[in-house]
Amino acid sequence: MMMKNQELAKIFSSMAIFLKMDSIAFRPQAYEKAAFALETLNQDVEEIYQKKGIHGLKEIPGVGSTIAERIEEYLRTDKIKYYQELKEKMPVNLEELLAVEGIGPKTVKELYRRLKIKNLGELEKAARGGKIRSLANFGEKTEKNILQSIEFLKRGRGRFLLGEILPEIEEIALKLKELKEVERVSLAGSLRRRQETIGDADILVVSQKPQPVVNFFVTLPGIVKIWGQGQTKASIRLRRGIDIDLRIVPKKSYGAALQYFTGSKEHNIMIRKMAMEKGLKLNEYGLFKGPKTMASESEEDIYRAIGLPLIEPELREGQGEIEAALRKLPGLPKLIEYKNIRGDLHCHSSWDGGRNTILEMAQAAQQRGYQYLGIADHTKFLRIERGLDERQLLRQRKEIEKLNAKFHKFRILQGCEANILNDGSIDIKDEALAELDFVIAGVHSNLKMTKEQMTRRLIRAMRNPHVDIISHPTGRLLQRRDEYQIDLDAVLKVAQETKTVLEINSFPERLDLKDVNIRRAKSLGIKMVINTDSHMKEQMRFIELGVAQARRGWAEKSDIINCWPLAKLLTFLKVI
Ligand code: DGT
Ligand code: CA
Ligand code: CA
Repeated sequence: MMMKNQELAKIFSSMAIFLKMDSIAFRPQAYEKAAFALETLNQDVEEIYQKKGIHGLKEIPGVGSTIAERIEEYLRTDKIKYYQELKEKMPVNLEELLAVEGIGPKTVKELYRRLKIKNLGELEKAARGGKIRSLANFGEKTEKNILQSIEFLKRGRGRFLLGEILPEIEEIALKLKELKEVERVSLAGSLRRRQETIGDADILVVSQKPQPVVNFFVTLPGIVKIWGQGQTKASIRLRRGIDIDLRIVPKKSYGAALQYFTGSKEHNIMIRKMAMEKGLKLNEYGLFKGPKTMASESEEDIYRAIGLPLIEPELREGQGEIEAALRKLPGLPKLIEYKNIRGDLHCHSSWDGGRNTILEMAQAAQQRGYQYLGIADHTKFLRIERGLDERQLLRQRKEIEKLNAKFHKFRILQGCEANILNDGSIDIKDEALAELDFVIAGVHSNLKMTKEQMTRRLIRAMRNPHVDIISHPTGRLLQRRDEYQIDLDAVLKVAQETKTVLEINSFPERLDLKDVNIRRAKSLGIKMVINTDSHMKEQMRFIELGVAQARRGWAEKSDIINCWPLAKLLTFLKVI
């Protein structure tokens, strides 16, 4: 299981941080590099050392002779003296403290030296006691931010962003699927419901021979702990800290098990109650009437036998989906599907410092089967993001026109992601906005206004006739930052009136609008757009996270403007 690789990687990255505290040049990078090398190494470092000694260690890319000696020391004595010394000098819980937004290695050192703060608990106590503000360079505002961030950490402890872990778990599901003993694999739990954060991953497998599947599962690479393993289930922890529960069931109870383990708990309680009222009993093995099995093999059969249509996993939150399923009108929504997306209207290019050129982004969009791509680079107020001014936008337009002339059945639309300034005005002149195919406006500065000010700011921006879309409308960052203070009802009302489109930003930590707000917007007939906000072409895959959030918000294809064909979109945006 290559335990030593992981242990060493962790030690080296801590050492890098200790060294950074002392502003030692170069050395931290060497340890960081070694940590990364060990974390991704696909051979057991212990085995390398046994076979080839210290020379073998030096052959690992990213490992120099000093590091090789430290590895050797660890493998032989189970400790590294230099690391012990560094820890003794600064006996703090790095992982905990560095997770607080705004706290880096230097701050950790300062807090320890001045206030003897060693862990999150002590940090919180000091901040609550007003001790932080009295330190030089800190102040009352920092103290308040630290407390806010601690609150966030406490709330989100142990949960992971969907976008962070979905690819990794899907890969594991795929590996399981390739086993000859495995007939079917499905994600279950919050992962299948595509909740924005995940406590643990649940995987369900259909097999007649569960033992080899369990054996394979508990020896997957990257496992740091096995919580338990039985004949038909196992539970493990992966390197990044996420746990996976695996359950193996026979084909005949697949539907019942999937329904049960998909949850949510609230949804299941209601479903079970409905079953009971019909004189039926529902559990993870099936739906029963006395000794007789009424349904068990497919979810659809189970829902049908209870008198319901199949309810999509993203809706199973006990938020009115069962009531809707029982109604004739309006009934359950016909949810937007992953394949309905025809383009992405919020991508950044190398013009504002993004990784890829407009052409590269366009090619990536075409590879995804899109009909159009909206380039929406930052504008001038955001100097760090190399925001474009009016003249640059004009020059960019020429480049886009040139590219468009070469495409067949594909079009780049030129937009921008302009900044909504404090008073709600836009940082680009109206004449220049009028030249663009569409305009996104977003708040990127001064996020901590009062509710009244922030509401007024957004409303004024929406009243600008050139503004088509508001990006990440509530400004939240999952597990890091709350929404801005805004009167969302007032904002939604003006969006409805001005026909302003609200973005569903697909970035893993944004997912903004979030599900409940999507539902509110939809109920007012407000149109939305699912964008990725990609700063490099690889991020375009985040679109599935945005679609997931839209589905959780009960959105249909018709609610989402980038599900529309190009001609309809252009008419809507008033592009001739
Ligand atoms: P998570 O892991 O916190 O992100 O959320 P879930 O929903 O994945 O919860 P988890 O992993 O504890 O359990 C997976 C599913 O199994 C859950 O959604 C419903 C089902 N389940 C687990 N425990 C119970 C229970 O005590 N009662 C009922 N009805 N269902 C349960
Ligand atoms: Ca779970
Ligand atoms: Ca679980």
